[in-house]
Amino acid sequence: MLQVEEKYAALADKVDQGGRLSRAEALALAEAPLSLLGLLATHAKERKSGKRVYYNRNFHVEPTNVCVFNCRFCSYRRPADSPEAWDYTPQEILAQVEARRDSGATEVHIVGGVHPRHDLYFYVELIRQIKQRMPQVAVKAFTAIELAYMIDKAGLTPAEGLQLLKDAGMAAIPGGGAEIFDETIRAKICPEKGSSRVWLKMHREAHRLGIPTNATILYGHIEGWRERIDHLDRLRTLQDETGGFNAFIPLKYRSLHNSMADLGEVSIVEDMRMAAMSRLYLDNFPHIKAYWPMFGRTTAQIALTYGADDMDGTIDDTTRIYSMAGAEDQKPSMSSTEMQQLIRDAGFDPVERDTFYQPVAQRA
Ligand code: V47
Repeated sequence: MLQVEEKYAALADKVDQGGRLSRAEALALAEAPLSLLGLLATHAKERKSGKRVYYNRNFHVEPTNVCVFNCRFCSYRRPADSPEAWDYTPQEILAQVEARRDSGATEVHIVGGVHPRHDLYFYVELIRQIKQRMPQVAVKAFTAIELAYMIDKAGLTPAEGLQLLKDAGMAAIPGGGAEIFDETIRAKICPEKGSSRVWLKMHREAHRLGIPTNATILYGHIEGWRERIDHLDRLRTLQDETGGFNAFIPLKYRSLHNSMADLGEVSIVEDMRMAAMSRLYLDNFPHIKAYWPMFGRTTAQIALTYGADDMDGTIDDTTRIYSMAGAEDQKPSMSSTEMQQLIRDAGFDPVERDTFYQPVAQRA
């Protein structure tokens, strides 16, 4: 058996029996040997999902990379007059959707820049049109920051705006825009962006209306473990209150072509530490996602032995957020068969899920 260093023995025992970590305990545990974190996180993962690792068949719609905000870590945004800016018309977006009508996808993930002109009603109509063409897909759409901007501009309360979107067919909300909740660090990396308070409020409202959501953290830049644990703690508290989160996605800062590029990137060892600490601290989150377009395939596979139980989806080369920031896969796309093989090779049982983590019956 693994020899556990004296100073981590009591903590390891507590977590392994399902005890809840305090902030101070988490700060101490974050420095433990990686092998110990891997074992503890694997045990915690197996208590939640056994040997299962989930994935879905999905694609993204990214309507625009024009954005009213200018986050320092973003490699994706372009000014409206740049030759590299895009701003698809509804017809162009619907053609992208129609091209995937028979793909077997069960989810479309819509995310993009916060465009100064597109308003709430533009997006309500877009969702309605997408659902008309692909009634079988669940629309997982818009970060809390995009939502706050469009709903605010329409003069509605968050509950009113979210209800309109839900009635049009928005079934879930992705986890983006959370970045880092610590106000001092947030002011340095994304000063114009909606606040942590706004992000948390939008997710709380969504949960009240029965809309499940995800959560993210952007780590590996100028934050430290104190801010990471603070971020996890704010999420754990909200989840205690609402129970509306499905998955947590630790997003590693990728450094190509953005104004924080001189920071470089943290190591894969640090990524595994972050995955494991996420699994251990967020004891009330059902799933931890290893988002392969951001990590790369092999690192995502390894993260499955550091607490992650979800690989996200097949993607079909429809997202540019990470390829533009320097990720390995410049055209992220995986077949179901490849995805299942990756999961099996890592020692787990692949399960195709829908947006709500219900298993999807395998077609022959
Ligand atoms: O909020 C932007 C991040 C997020 C960079 O909910 C960057 O299932 C690293 O939230 N390096 C958007 N990260 C993507 C997102 C997401 C992705 C996959 C699944 C889900 C889900 C949500 O991407 C942004 C920001 O935190 N991001 N630029 C960068 N250079």
